[in-house]
Amino acid sequence: MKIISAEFLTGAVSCRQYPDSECPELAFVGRSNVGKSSLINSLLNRKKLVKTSQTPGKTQEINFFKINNDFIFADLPGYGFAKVPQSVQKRWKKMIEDYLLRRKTLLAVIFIIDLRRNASPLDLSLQRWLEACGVEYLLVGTKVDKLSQSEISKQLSKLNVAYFHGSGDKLLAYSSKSSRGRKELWSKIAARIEVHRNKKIPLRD
Ligand SMILES: Nc1nc2c(ncn2[C@@H]2O[C@H](COP(=O)(O)OP(=O)(O)OP(=O)(O)O)[C@@H](O)[C@H]2O)c(=O)[nH]1
Ligand SMILES: [Mg+2]
Repeated sequence: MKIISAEFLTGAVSCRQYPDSECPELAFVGRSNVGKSSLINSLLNRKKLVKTSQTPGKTQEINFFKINNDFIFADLPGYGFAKVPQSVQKRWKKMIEDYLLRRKTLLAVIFIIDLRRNASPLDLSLQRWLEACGVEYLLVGTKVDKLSQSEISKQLSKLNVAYFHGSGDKLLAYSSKSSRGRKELWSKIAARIEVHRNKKIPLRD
């Protein structure tokens, strides 16, 4: 995908603040600190368009970015960060759920996990939830630059069993440091947008 433009639109903490748009939207979702914001920068070849941090809990609202004046990336806060107070965790959970349930232009979720970790109950419950709500998702395992090739293969097969019962190779290995997986992820995203455009189907009822 050739990136011609990428601009920050707005940040939102409630549905009323979402940008008014008809463009198909992809949302980046996952646990705190897995590298959601870094993944967006890496896909767009921008170092600092989206703010990232070593400290979990960096993204505290939903940030919307318009790409090529054609589609939107939404960077969501992470879940599962034990150090934020319960009340804030609850608020973020509601922010994420409201978005996933109510954003009419949501085309698919880029569901991000840390490839070094085992499947966590929170991630598995998000997966069940996405499937129950009929939200399409692409599972991406990040930070693979921190693993050897044999560790990557081992984790890929283990996590494919955990998330997909081993059926097909659905989990994509990614590194925002080295850009490994960038081409494959873009081709999946572009294909998804293309299918939507060709079928000319509304995004959601
Ligand atoms: N080595 C390596 N580090 C990464 C990668 N992706 C992200 N990081 C690092 O992981 C930390 C968290 O990255 P963020 O992109 O801020 O993560 P996030 O999921 O947006 O975090 P929250 O917004 O707090 O939920 C930062 O220190 C990044 O530099 C990667 O692919 N490889
Ligand atoms: Mg973030």
